[in-house]
Amino acid sequence: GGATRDRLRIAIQKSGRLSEPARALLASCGLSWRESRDKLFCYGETLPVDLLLVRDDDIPGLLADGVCDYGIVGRNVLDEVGADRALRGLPQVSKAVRGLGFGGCRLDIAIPESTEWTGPAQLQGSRIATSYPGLLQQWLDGQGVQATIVNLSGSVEIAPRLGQADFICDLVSSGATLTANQLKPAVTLMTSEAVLAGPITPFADVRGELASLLLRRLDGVLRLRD
Ligand code: PRT
Ligand code: ZN
Repeated sequence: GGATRDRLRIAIQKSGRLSEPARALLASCGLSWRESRDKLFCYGETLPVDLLLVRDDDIPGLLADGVCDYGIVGRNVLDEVGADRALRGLPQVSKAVRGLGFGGCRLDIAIPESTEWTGPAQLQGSRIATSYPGLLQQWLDGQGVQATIVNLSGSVEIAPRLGQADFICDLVSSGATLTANQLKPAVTLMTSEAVLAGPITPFADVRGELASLLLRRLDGVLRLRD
């Protein structure tokens, strides 16, 4: 990636928990857009800052490939890609530049309600279902625990009832989904929120000045929200 451009491109979630708050935050930084007919690309009018509307899971890859300069994504999604790269010995390509104060949740290991939690050693030899295999593997390694990770892209919380796994590792906010599936939180691997993800190395063209303008405005807005 890294082609020279004279406009900044920010990837945000097209539809989901982070899309409205992300657009609202960027709008309060003084940005406005003209939407394309397919609503996948929003052309910046007040500043040369465009939006790309995508699946949240695609944002780290768009940053890595240099297709987008920044992205608004859950720290959980960004760090999962980072954990996967680290486990495969690959260098990091993007980082969280700012925490944005919305989309808060935790990545928890949850266990059946009827099971008593005695600590990480209890996970030894078990099967744990998750959509976050990289973060889970890193955490298990740190605990010195060996377990089988069952990688599921969705419906993780029903895996124990289906006999697919003993435990799960999933995002939790209110905890209602765990309760509905007769599970309870046991241990938190990370807390998450939406972050502005950006490049590790600075821009070599006019995007550098646009980026510092955007970050200055963003810091002003975030300070007012505190
Ligand atoms: O379509 P696309 O792939 O873009 O969207 P998505 O369905 O993958 O993502 P989306 O919109 O569900 O979530 C986007 C981001 O919101 C996540 O990556 C998190 O950073 C953040 N977030 C905050 C959450 C939650 N809270 C949350 N509660 N993401 C998912 N959940 C799930 C949780 O796992 C549970 O299954 O919502 C369910 C309800 O949670 P409880 O605990 O309130 O019952
Ligand atoms: Zn997604």
